[in-house]
Amino acid sequence: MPLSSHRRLAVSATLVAALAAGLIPATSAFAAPAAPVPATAATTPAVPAPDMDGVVAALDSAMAKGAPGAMARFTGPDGVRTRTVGVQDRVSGAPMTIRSRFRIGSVSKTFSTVVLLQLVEEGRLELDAPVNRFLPGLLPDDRITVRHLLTHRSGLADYTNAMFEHTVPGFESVRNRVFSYQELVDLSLAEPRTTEPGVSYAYSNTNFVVVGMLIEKATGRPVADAYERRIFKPLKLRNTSYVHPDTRIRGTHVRGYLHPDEEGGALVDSTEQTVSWAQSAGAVISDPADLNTFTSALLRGRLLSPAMREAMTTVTPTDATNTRFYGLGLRRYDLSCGTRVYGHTGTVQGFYTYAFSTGDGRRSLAATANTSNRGAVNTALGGTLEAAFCGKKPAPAASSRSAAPSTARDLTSLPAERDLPERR
Ligand code: REY
Repeated sequence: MPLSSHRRLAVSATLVAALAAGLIPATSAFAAPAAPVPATAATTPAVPAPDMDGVVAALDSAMAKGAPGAMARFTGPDGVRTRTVGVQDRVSGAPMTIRSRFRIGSVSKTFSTVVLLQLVEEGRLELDAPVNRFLPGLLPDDRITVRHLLTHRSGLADYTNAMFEHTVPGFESVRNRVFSYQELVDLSLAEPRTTEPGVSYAYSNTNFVVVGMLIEKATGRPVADAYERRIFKPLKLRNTSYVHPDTRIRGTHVRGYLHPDEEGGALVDSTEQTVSWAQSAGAVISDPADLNTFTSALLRGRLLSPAMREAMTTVTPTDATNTRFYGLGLRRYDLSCGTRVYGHTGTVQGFYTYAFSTGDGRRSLAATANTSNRGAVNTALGGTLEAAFCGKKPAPAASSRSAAPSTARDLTSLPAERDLPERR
């Protein structure tokens, strides 16, 4: 169980004070332990520097697979590093720009979850209560709880599968539409449910449409107000917005280009759309710096009580690899070096996004590419995570003595605890 941020701060402050007073020799404070020892700040090794060449290689690979452009922003103990490749506008040829805004797709689910968990903290909703207690008669099964929605275990079918079976015609048919939440839920309920409540993980946008309804029911206001008041304003996320059903992305932004299903077909400029088909499941607009700030603040415990942060980061596997997990509106990926990162991925027509932080919130990566319906681009973009959080891969071992992969894994899986100021 991770320490709460308050406790971590206290531990670190004590350590810093002890170091300053000369009570602990500075050289021993961060020395790598020879044998397994408790994961305290005093024994934490330095975290690997991000491999920015590796990040660029991943961005270049995303372009080689079909993205007009891509970019990534990493922030960590040694400051901010950004990389951009390609163009954000294929017509003007404007280069990808790190302060440009874009559609973050399902990273919005993490924003919606933070709002919902704050409402739980305030006693206005309950995680293990039936959804129908708050929205009487909405769902056909009283056993579906709020937690089932947040963990994708409700069994409510994902209506977007049918909606976007044919990618470009599907997109064009909803691009300017304005749906009510109820209409989206009705689309889902017209399909068979995928599992019994709570039984298994099945990713579905419907869950986070219902989360939006719960937020609006509990607050009596549009979800836009809740995002603004509870997240965007307190964190000063000036390039983050929720403007549904406005179709534009205001300010300097990335243009998104959707790949058609037909091989070799022309890309479709999908920048302008209502995103009404997703709303609280995927309609937030942001930029890399704001995403870094958001995931970092979340993992540092600045948005939720320790109990709610703990609930959000308590995960179950989403597949058999034992490296991919889902908590409450939050993914966890266990990287090859043993580092665990928490955040979300996003796909909305024309945009792929990754926004992740380490468990202590001290290192964050946001990456985007301006295309979609091209899985190879998304996979390539995901390569930024390994490069950013695991650093340069060690040169092939000259002897078995220097390889020691399991030791390296143990050390890197300890929480990073260096209380150095982060520059933005
Ligand atoms: C919807 C289809 C993807 C995207 C989706 N996004 O559910 C949510 C998320 C908000 O998880 C579209 N794919 C594409 C197709 C496939 O149309 N036929 O790739 O742009 O982020």
